[in-house]
Amino acid sequence: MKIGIVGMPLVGKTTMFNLLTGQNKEVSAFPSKGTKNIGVATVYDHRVDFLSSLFIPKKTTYATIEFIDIAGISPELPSKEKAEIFNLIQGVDALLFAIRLFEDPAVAGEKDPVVQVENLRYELLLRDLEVVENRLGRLKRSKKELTHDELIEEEILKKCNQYLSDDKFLSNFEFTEDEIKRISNFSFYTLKPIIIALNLSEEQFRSNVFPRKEELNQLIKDNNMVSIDICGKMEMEISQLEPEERQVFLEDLGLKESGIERLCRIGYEHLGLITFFTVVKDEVRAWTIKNGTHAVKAAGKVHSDIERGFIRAEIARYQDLVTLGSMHAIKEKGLLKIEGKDAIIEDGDIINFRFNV
Ligand SMILES: Nc1nc2c(ncn2[C@@H]2O[C@H](COP(=O)(O)OP(=O)(O)OP(=O)(O)O)[C@@H](O)[C@H]2O)c(=O)[nH]1
Ligand SMILES: [Mg+2]
Repeated sequence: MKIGIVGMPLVGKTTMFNLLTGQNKEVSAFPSKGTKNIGVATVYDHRVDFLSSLFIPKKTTYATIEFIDIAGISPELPSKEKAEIFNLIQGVDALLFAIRLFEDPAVAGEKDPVVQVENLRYELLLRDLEVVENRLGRLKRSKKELTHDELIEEEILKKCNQYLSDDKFLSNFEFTEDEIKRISNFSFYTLKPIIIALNLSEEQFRSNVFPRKEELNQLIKDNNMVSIDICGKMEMEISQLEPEERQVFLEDLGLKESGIERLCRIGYEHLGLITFFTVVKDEVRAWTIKNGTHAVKAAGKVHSDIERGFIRAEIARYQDLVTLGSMHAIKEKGLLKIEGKDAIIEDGDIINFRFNV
């Protein structure tokens, strides 16, 4: 699972990256250029802790999310430079829009949050439109006769071209599974789920009052986005404290959870993600998959050999384990499900894959 952090210059992208991943990359009041920070955040899950306390494995592995922090996108940049910045996050699964609300005369940059969201929307549209037009142009100029697949691709791209030219995100439209497959290698930005991170000052965060709040919320809703409030500077500092100290400072901000915990809670739902667990070879481990994933594909997440040699999945429900206290008791009660390749995995399933290679 990869998320790209995008935003206009000096809105607090790297600050957010640091607070989400616990890293300490340089933040500054001067626009960065050519940045690409990559970091991994741990998805804390109390269910993993419970499994770990029950099975006492040698190793406990939480799910992770990879974040990529890039330079700011501003309308004035030459399109070649914008393309270079966007290329750094090609292939991410979702975008985190960093939107600045905090005011600081010492830090230049766009302050109006609505303008920032509109700007980013526009840049994504432009990006995708350029990709579509390039590919259509190439197909049109092709000296050879187009293959059957190319003709289908051309039809889909023409449709995309129309949507994008009408100022509409591709995510607003229904594509068939086949169409999605055929355009997946373009990695269109306007097809990706978007989470808005509002970077508030401490005062705005505490009071929950900030400029253009109503319009901003409407814009977020209209565009099928979700948002999370972040107190960037402060939370970054908290994330760099010793774990024992963090809680005290978070609570002082009125928070029960860290930035990454809040983001995961909202993000998993918005992105349609769920978690399953494995308990094997002395390791308790959490895995993230899309809601609706079949057992055999979930197996592939663990290892391609398991997908290839899939025989069956033995599935216990997390809640049953909590209630009954052991796998043995689950079996005794007949609650261990034996499922084939096409079974749909549910959130909290504890899976033992049987396979043969
Ligand atoms: N007052 C205040 N300053 C902040 C906050 N978040 C970030 N800053 C400051 O804003 C400046 C830019 O922060 P960065 O995190 O580097 O912003 P960025 O979006 O990564 O900037 P570029 O990569 O240059 O586009 C730094 O001086 C930060 O300390 C905040 O919540 N409050
Ligand atoms: Mg930065």
